[in-house]
Amino acid sequence: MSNLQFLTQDQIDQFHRDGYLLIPNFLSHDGIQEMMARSKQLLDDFTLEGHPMTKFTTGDSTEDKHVGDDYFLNSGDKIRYFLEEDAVGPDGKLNRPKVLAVNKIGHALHELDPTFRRVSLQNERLKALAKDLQFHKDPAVLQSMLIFKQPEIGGKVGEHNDSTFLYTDPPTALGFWFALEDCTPTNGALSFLPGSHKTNPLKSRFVRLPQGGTGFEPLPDAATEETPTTSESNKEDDKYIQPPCPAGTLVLIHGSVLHKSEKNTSTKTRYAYTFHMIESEPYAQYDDKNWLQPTKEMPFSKLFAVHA
Ligand SMILES: O=C(O)CCC(=O)C(=O)O
Repeated sequence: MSNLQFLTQDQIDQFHRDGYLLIPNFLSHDGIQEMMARSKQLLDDFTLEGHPMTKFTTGDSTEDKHVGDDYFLNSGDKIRYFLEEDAVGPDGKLNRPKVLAVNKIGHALHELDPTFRRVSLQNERLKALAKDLQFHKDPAVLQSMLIFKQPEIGGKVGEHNDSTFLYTDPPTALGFWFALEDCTPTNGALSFLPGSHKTNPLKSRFVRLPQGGTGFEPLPDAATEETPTTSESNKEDDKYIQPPCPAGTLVLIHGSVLHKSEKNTSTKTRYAYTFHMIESEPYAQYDDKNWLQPTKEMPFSKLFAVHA
């Protein structure tokens, strides 16, 4: 007899086959309303006073650099605001209202904000799901973000996998991504390269550079579940799938699956909340070159502990 409490075996098989899984209606209508209201409150609370005007850039070309200033590097245990590139004019000032200028808020909402703590650490349904999935023996939660994809400027997130950014040995990152609004082809819905977690080795990792800032360091050994026979042809855009993703959907994202989202060209926002889990020691080692580091005051919280 099955001991599953939340997922079906079909869902678990689908996750392992494709490297992602959508769970529609994971959030209730009231849950979505609460998270949307809190997101808007956080944007209203944002003040530019003392803000270094840090923009969120993903650096997917050689000219563009990934964000890596101190405001970003020290945000792992704080609630900080990162701006859209196109929201800052040549004069260095915002060219639109602040609530329409923030790309994301991160990276300790799951620890510090009561609404997002409830969804992330105090969520019995989520714990049941994680137990069913058995992706980790002792999952730890880190790196929460509200991603807004602002109307007409919400920047694209280029093809990547999450274990590049939250590197453990062996790779164990797992993303939990919650749609707070309907995602559409024009407002920047997520798309995935199904099965790429098995065929595409992690090629590099995102590190704090010794001289300051961040960069990508090549990985000597490619870690995959299967032999990478088709990785190059897999990268063709036409093999990407953009699954329908209405508000309330939870998307599970394997740390090695390639995924991306396009620029928001619509007049509507696309709010999403996301956080990640990794395996804890001794089952995996979290790397001290990673951009996000636990602190003495805020170590990574274990999902299965009791959280007040
Ligand atoms: O929300 C998005 O558009 C991108 C999110 C993503 O790629 C991630 O969380 O890894």
